[in-house]
Amino acid sequence: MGLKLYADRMSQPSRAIIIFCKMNQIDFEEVRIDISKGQHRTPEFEKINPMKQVPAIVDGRFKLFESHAILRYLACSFPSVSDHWYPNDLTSRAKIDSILDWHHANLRRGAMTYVFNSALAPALGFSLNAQAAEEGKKLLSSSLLKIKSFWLKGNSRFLLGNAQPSIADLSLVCELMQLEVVDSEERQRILEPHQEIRDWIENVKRATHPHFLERIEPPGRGAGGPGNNAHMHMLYIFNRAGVCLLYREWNRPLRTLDPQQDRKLMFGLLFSLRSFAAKIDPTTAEKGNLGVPLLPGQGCSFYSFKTNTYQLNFMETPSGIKLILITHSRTGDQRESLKYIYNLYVEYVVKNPLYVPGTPIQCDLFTKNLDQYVRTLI
Ligand SMILES: N[C@@H](CCC(=O)N[C@@H](CS)C(=O)NCC(=O)O)C(=O)O
Repeated sequence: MGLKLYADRMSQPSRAIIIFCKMNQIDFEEVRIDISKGQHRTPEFEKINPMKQVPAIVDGRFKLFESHAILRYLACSFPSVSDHWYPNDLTSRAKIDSILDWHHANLRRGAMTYVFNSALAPALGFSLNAQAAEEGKKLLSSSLLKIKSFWLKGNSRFLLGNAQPSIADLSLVCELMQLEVVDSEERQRILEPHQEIRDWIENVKRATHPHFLERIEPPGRGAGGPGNNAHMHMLYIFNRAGVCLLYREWNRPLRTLDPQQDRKLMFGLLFSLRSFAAKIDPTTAEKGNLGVPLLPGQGCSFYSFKTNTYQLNFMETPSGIKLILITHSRTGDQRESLKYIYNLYVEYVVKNPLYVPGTPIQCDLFTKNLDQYVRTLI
């Protein structure tokens, strides 16, 4: 049995291992563990990594977790790996280890705390936390300053004044790529004072071209492939009283109805479909009368239907908020995307003290994040 890598490309240490294997012609099978779907917590994966985290590898009968340990193991066991990644020379090696050990409690902790609490949390079912994000940002910024003044002294191309990258360069730069998910102006503000860091990131990207994995994949996207919103048409959000709180479109080739009529038809269609779908449910005797509104969660529901030209994806929350995402007929299951959008709605609309419940959503931060997310969907 060859090398198996259990990874999620949203995870920075997972990406470091994938890039490393590709750079060094190490054959491996990538097994996708989708963190946003909780696949790292399944009993099968727990047998691979009892810590329930990615990345992890299985090489024959040997199992290993912790990305730095994996990088060292791969560097030492595959003869195709060039020496500069993890040199044979003991003191050079020890210096690299010292950066890797420092990384976990400093750069990684700072970047992760900041990115999670300022952007990623809703996708994983948590709330954003401005105070934690601020603390993370402070640690991130002080770590950048240390990297610049200790290991990139004299504006060297790679850490420790090396002319070629080591596994430390790879691990740290992959971590910094996580900043791609935060607001671009904010990211610029963080990196702006550190020209040496920006040059170093570019050097690592160039040295690992074409295998560098820059793109972060929020839930809803398959592995690989460029972001593309041509398949996303429209989004409606209705409250339980049928008020359209939001209508947004990205790629709507034809506009045949007037907007008010369009929204009324959409709400009527959902109302009828919900009612009909529950009425013909062969698994339950509790049926209510047609035309009598079903309470959220009452009766069975549908989550999508397809015509030959589009797909309607539907989600209703226990509080009666209805989200409808219209996509191209060839898009896959969008339930995770709808959950993600709902979490954005909670974070940026419901928790916004200026928002008056039941009124149309006029919140720039919400629409900006929504558009950014939709751009990543395929
Ligand atoms: N120190 C570990 C960190 C692994 C880690 O934090 N993995 C994250 C993804 S980046 C994970 O699996 N998170 C899921 C969880 O902890 O529940 C390593 O370098 O491999």
